[in-house]
Amino acid sequence: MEEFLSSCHAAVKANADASGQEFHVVLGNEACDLDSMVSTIAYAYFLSKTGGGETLSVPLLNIRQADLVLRPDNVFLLSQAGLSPDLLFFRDQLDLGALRRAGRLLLTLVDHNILPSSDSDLEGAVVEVIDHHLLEREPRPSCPVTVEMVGSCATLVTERLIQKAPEILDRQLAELLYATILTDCVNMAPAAGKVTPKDSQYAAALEARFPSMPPRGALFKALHSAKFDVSGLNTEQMLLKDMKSLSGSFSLAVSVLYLPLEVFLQRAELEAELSQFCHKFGFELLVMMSISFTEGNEPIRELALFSHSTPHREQVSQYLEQTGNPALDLCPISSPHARITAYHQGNALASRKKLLPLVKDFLRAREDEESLVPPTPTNSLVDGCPLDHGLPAISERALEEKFSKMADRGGS
Ligand SMILES: [Mn+2]
Repeated sequence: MEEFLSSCHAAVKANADASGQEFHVVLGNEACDLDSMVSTIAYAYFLSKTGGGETLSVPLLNIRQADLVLRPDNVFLLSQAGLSPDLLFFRDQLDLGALRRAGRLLLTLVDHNILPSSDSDLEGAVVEVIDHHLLEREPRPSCPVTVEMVGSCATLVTERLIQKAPEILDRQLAELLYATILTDCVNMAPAAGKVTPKDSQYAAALEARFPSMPPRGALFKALHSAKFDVSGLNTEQMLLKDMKSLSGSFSLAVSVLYLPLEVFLQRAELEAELSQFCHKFGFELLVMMSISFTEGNEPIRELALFSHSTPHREQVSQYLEQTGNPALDLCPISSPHARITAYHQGNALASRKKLLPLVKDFLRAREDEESLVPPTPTNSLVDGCPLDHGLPAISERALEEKFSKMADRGGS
C-alpha cells in the first residue's frame, strides 16, 4: 500500500502539467468518514493492481488536508494500520476541474452516488459508482452502478476485492476494511439496525483470512472512543468540527462539543479564544452544545452561550430557558467565565437538530421585533454606528472561503 501511495505521489507530481497521463480518481463523499476514506483507498489500490497501467489510480479524500485532524477516528485507524496520513491525497492537492477540462479525468464515486452541485462540472467524468446510499442518479450505460443497502460501503469494496483480486488483500488493507465495517455496523449488533447479512459475511471472511485481526469488541471500542477523543484539538478546531452557522439580525454559530462541558470550561484562555473565534468568523454569539456519556452510556447534554454582548447572550439564554417546543429543561450551572452562560440540559433527547430551529425562531422573532422599533432619533449622541443593523450577514459561501483561506494558511 505504501509503495502504491508513494508512487502515486511521484506520478501526480510528474503529470501535473497539461499534457500528462489520464487520472482515474476514486472519490468518497464530503463527510470523509471512515467509510469514505477506506473505500477510497482500497478501491483505488484495487484499480491500480487490476488496471492496465496507462491510467493513474488516485484515492482522493474529499476534504482539505488540514481537516483530517477534525476526524480523530480516521487518524486513529490510519495509525493503527501503520499508514502515514502524509501518503494520502486530499481535495486541495488535486485540481479535478482542470483535469476534467483537459479531458484527463475518470472518476469513480464510492460511498455516495451523486456529486454535490459544486462538483457538477465533473459529472461527465464519472465512470463507476459503488455505494450504499439511496440511489439518486440517472442510469447511464457507460457508468456501471453498484448500489446495495448494506451497512458499510467498505463491505461492497471488500466483496469486489475478494471476488476479483483476492491476492492483493494484505493484512493492512484487511484491517482498514474490517474496522470500517465494524464501525458502520455498530459492532455487528443486530439491535442497532445497521448490519446486513452481506456485512456479516465479509467481516467473517476478513477474520478467516487474517486470524490475527484485533478482536471485534476491542477494535470497535477503540474506534468509538477515538471518534470522541478531542483532546488533540485546539478550541478553534473543536468549534469547527461540527458547526452550523445561522444569521438573521446577527450571526451566530451552533457547535457540538464532544466532551463534558466542565472540562471544556476549564481550558486556559477560553474566553480569549472564543472571542478570537467570533472575531475571525464574524459571529456575534456562540452556542455550544456538549455531549458526553455516563458510565452506562446514557447521553449527557449541556449548553453554553458565549457573546461579548451581554444583551445578546441574555436574550438567547432567556429564549432557550423558556421555549417549550421542545422544552430543553435548562438548569444553570456555574461558569468560571463572565461571558459564558452554562446549563445542564435536562432534555437529553433534544439534539442540535432540535436546537437549531429554536435558535432560528429566536432570530426570526427578533428581526420582526426590530422592524417595529422606531429608528434611533437623529439627535442622539452618536449619529450612527456601522453596527446599528447588526453585523453584516455572513453567507455560507463567504464562510467556506474563510475556511479555505484558513486551511491554506494552516497547510503552508
Ligand atoms: Mn458509508
